[in-house]
Order: sequence, then C-alpha cells, then structure tokens
Amino acid sequence: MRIRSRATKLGAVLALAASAVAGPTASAANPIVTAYYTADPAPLVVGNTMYVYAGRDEAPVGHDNFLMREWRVLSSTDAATWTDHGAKANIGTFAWAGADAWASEVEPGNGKYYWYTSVNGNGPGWMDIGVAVGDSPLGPFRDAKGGPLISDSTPNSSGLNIDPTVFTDDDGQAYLYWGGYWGARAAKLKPNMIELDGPVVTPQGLTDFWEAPWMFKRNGLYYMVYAANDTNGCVTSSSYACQRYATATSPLGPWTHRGVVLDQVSSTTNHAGVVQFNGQWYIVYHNANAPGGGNFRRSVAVDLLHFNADGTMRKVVQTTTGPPPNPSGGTGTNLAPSATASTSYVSPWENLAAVNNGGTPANSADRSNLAYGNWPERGTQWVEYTWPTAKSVNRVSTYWFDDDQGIDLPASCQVQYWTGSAYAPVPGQSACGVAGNTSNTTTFSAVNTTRLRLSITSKPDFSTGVLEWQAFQA
Ligand code: FUB
Repeated sequence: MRIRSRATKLGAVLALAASAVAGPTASAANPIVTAYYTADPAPLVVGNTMYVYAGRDEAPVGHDNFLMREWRVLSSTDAATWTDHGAKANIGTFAWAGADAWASEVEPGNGKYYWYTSVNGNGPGWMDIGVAVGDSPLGPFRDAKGGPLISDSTPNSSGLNIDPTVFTDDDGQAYLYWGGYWGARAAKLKPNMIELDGPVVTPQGLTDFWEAPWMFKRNGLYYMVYAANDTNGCVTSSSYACQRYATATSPLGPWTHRGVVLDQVSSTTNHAGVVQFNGQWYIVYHNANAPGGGNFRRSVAVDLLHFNADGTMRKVVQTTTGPPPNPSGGTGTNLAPSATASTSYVSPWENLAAVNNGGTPANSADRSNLAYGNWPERGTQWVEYTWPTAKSVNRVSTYWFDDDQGIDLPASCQVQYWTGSAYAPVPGQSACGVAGNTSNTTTFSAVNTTRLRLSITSKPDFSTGVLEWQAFQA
C-alpha cells in the first residue's frame, strides 16, 4: 500500500453484482490471470484444491490510486492451471463499508469459511477489517458481524488497519495478525472467529515490518512473511517493497527475523501468501507484469518456494512460466514421512534419510537436505517405504539426485508394491519420469499396501540417487 491520502469513499452501499463471469482462466504461466488485474493474493488449500482469494484492481490507465471494489476467487487442482470463479464478495457485502476492497484472507473454522477483509468503513477513521462467512470456499459469503472486527477505535490498533492474516494452530486457537504503516498487530480470536479474545498486542521482532503479514507453520515452527520497504537489503527505493520473514516458537512471538524471501517485484506494493499443496510449497504474490499492468493494475503470480534443511527459506525465483503442474487426484497427503525407508544399497557417505525428510530440492545437485546415492552399484537398485498398517496410495513424486560424477539420472524406473506375497508393478502407472531438476510425478490406480518400492535402473557406467521421494494417499 503506497497511497497515504484517504481514498474517496464511494458512498452508500454499492450493490455491486458479483461481476464478471466465472469460467476457466486456463493459464499455466505467470501472471495467472490476464483478463483483468488482481492483487493481494491469499492462498488456501481445501482437499485437492488450492484457492486464491484476490482483490481486483480496476484503476484505469493514468489513475494514480487504488480502485478496488470486489474480491475474487480462483482455484486450481495442480497449481498451474486456474479456474476463475468470479467475484464472491464486494464492498456491498458489508453494509457499513464504502470503498477500498483491499487485502483479504480466508480461514476455515467451525465448518465454515471466514473471509477477513481490509475495507474502508463509512464511520470515523479510514480502513477497517471486516469478516464475511460462507459455508464453502466459494461461498456464498455474507457479513458475519454487521460491523468491523477491527477499526481505528480498537484499542492499540494499527496506524492502518489493513491486511489481515488468520492462522489456526493445531490446538484450534486462531490468531489474527494485521497492520500497515510499520504497525504490526496481533490478537487471539474467540472460537466464533468473529470476536477478539483478549487484548491487541504489538508483536516483537518483525524487523522492518511495513504491511501485508502472512502466517503459517511448518515442522512446528511459526513463520511470518511480510512486506518491508527498508533500504537495508530489501529495496533500493522505499517506494517499493520486498518480502522479509521471521520465525517463532510460539504463535504470538517473539519473532526472529530471518531475511528476505521475495525480492522487490515490478509493482511498488509487494503482497504474498505461502501454502503447501500436494507436498510442494508455493508462494503466491502480485506484480505488474500483465500487459498494461502498473502499480494500481497488478496481477497475481505463483512460484515454488524452497526450504533449507535448517528451516530457513530460499529466495524465490520469480518466473514467467509459473510452477510445473502438480496434480492432486488424492488427498494430497504425502505418506512418505510416516514410512520407514529401506534400500538395496546406500553409499556409506550418502544418506537414505534424504528420501523422506521433506526436503524441497532446488535442483538435482542440491545436497542441502541430504542425498541418497548407490555408487558404485549399477543396474537395478531400489528404495522402499514400509508402513506398519496398509496405506492407499495412487501417486508418487520423485526428485532424482545427479552429482555430475558417478551418479546420473536413471535410464528408467518403475513403481512397485507388495501384494502380500510378492512385489508387482502398481497397476495403470503413468510414465516413470527420469527428468532432472524437477519432481517427476507418476500416477496409478490406488493400491492398498504396507510396502511401496521405487525400482531404479541405471544408465550403463553410472549409479543412481534420489533427493526426495513422495508417496501420496489416494
Ligand atoms: O491492495 C491495496 C493494498 O496494497 C494492500 O492492502 C496492501 O497490502 C498493498 O498490496
């Protein structure tokens, strides 16, 4: 958010129709939508689907301010091709609001979906946080409260009450973070998800926080990604912003700043959300890259996000291609971490733990999350997962190791399962891909088994290796 003057209120209730027709957007590239402009994306995974909730930038060319009146929904089952569901909420959703459908986020709770929005209320002050509720990720959504959840009159609220992010911990406690103008704020939510439970606190350690917080948890560690606009390694001009991040061992902090995860983008504002989908982490953000784009005509992009073994995040590579398709066709649950791995052979200096330690390799030579290799063995070798009880599996994803020395990409591979008396190829399997620098997905008819095996055949004169092997629940 760069505009510091109060935006013009659009007056009484805008009975905005849920404009624009829902339909396939079918983009497998960044930006994911070019038919219109989108901003402030908030991803949410429900079952096999990733939803992205985003505001719509309607500013005409030359209009030097935000013009935003509705929030839209897109969805994907592979994080590459997107379906446009149109506008599912707008300023008219909140009878007490008048303008500025700014950043929002949807959070499940009580079997419903709560859509927390930045919106310009008609009362005193400027921006407020409203909350709508719906019975499904696509709504229909209605005002859940009949007034703002956060406003300028909320004790200890931010200098600019925008950009809500809601995170629900494993114990069911939901936390609201929000804020702009360098003022991050946090509060617990009551189980009804529409009232604060306790005071508004000022989180500590979010170094150079400017706006746009996004909270998530990975391997027991809390992460906060947020926009900063400092010139201490973030941006060269504070008109722009990067995404810094911090981690904490408890949901209200204190936070430890970890660095920049997303550099400056082509729009002045920088707003991102992070989500895990089908075993892969993604960052969803906006830029000005669509034709005719600009600071008030932004567009949503999706790219892969990679973690190091110590939990730090690697800087995002901003692409125009977007991520490769990551099809679901199952629950999306990766069963590999709960399996015991075994192998026909592992080199003493390599590590079988690599295959199911949850690493997200940056390329096939990336040993930062360990590597499994079977040099000097050649021919057919295998790695296997064993579960104490039978699992229903219908998809695997393999990231091959290639050290550019004795270990090379395999000549071929096959997925097999234990039938109870023998190993057999999983039925109906798609090609067992052997490409480097990517995840190779193989789908098959679901098998119910306690043992799944990846049979790997090397090229002549080479051994083989694996950086990560995921097995997904059907
Ligand atoms: O889209 C309006 C504002 O710009 C958002 O609320 C901020 O996060 C920034 O992206």
